[in-house]
Amino acid sequence: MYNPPDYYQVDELLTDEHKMIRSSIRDWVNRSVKPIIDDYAQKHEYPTHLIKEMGEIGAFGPFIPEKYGGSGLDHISYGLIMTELERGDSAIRSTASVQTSLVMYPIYAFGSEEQRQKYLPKLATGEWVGAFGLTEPNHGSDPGNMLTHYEDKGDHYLLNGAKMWITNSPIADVSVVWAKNEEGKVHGLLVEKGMEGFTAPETHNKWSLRASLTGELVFDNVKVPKENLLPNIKGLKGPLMCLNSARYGIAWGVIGAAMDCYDTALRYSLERKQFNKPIASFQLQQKKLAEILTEITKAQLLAWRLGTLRNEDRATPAQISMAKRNNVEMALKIARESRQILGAMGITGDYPIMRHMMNLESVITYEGTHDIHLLITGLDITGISSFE
Ligand code: TGC
Ligand code: FAD
Repeated sequence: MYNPPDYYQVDELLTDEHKMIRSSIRDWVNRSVKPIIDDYAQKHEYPTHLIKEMGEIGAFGPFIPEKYGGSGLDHISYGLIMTELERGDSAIRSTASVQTSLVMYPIYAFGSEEQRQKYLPKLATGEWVGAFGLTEPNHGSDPGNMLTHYEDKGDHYLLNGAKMWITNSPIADVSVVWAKNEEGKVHGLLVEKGMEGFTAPETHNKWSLRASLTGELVFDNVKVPKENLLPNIKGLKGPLMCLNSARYGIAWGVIGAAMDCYDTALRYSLERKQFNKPIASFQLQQKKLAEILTEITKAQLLAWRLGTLRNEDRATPAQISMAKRNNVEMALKIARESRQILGAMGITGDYPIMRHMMNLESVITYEGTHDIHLLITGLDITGISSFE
């Protein structure tokens, strides 16, 4: 029975509704994710059958209004959902992050009423899968230098270019693609599966996020209908606003991966005997466990406070960067330490730790690398941009 740590009684800061939502997602993860996920990760396959189930449990668009198929919940609820999903696997949380923050959010925040009606309900149920195309082969940390572009051809836009490292691109029904117009201004286009000249090949041989689909988006003279442009946003701040939401979710999500590692390591250390004693009785192992719990507790408080600020629309992008950076590094370090507590057993798929560790190597890179988030904090402190 999973027993998540709550050393500072953070639960007392949650409402009954928060706890109910968390418990229903936790049950689903125990039932549908935990029993199968190692197998899918070992086979390097994405459990596509979970997408519809995620729609059913309300994992897509929790903070999107109910009239568009969302649940109209607050941002703490969104965070708690992410924590539970990532306890299962970062790939499952990734699916929810992309669908919610990177696809439903921009369509809701920047789309026309017709676009909202057309896409959001289908994305909320998981009938349709979405992808978000910002990164390019030669432009990752600097999306402002993107090359993907479109021309106005009167009755349509003509889109050319390529995106890389795109979660769920090979199966996406709709992709939110960020591209420059003839004036060099970034806009969002909704590119649907099957449009002529559009392909989305899968990226193979990953050692990380093996239970997630990653691919490219390639545009070779794709005719995009004019009504597929997101009308209410212009400039790089469009995709960056989506990233604020996704990075916020990651700051919560990785706590779930860290808790799963801690829970596994604590149990193992109490059961495993060496020198005729449980390894938990050795000071060096106690040090590891004590430090892990301290770091999880700090991360929980950071995420919770960020959630209250976000609920009040006061969380700044720099505050979100700090939480994403801190919490992902925290989880990755905890995965490494927990893995050691299990000795050789820690490298097997019998335990979730190595899988979390490998996943977190992607999480520390995507949604802005660890370095980029530090530099965002540096800019916020000093007022001096290191990017210019
Ligand atoms: P810069 O000149 O600073 O900014 C351009 C415009 O954007 C505004 N802005 C923001 N707006 C909202 N939220 C933010 N976080 C913002 N940051 C900046 C800014 O005010 C400006 O607005 P305006 O009106 O003056 O034009 O831009 P820069 O080119 O210097 O770049 C800044 C930098 C490096 C911080 C940014 O480009 C960055 O964050 N780079 C990292 C890229 C990144 O995170 N990519 C993620 C791709 S998506 C992904 O990884 C999905 S993984 C999904 C999964 O599976 O979970
Ligand atoms: P680069 O930008 O080339 O960086 C390489 C190294 O240089 C990094 O260590 C970086 O920190 C460092 N660096 C770069 N600039 C600076 C600087 N100014 N100062 C100091 N150091 C610097 N993108 C999407 O658009 N949509 C997705 O759905 C998506 N899903 C992803 C899924 C996976 C599994 C992965 C691994 C990535 C995904 N990404 C996605 C891409 C991800 O956002 C990028 O990988 C990330 O932004 C970094 O870009 P890059 O890999 O090109 O690295």
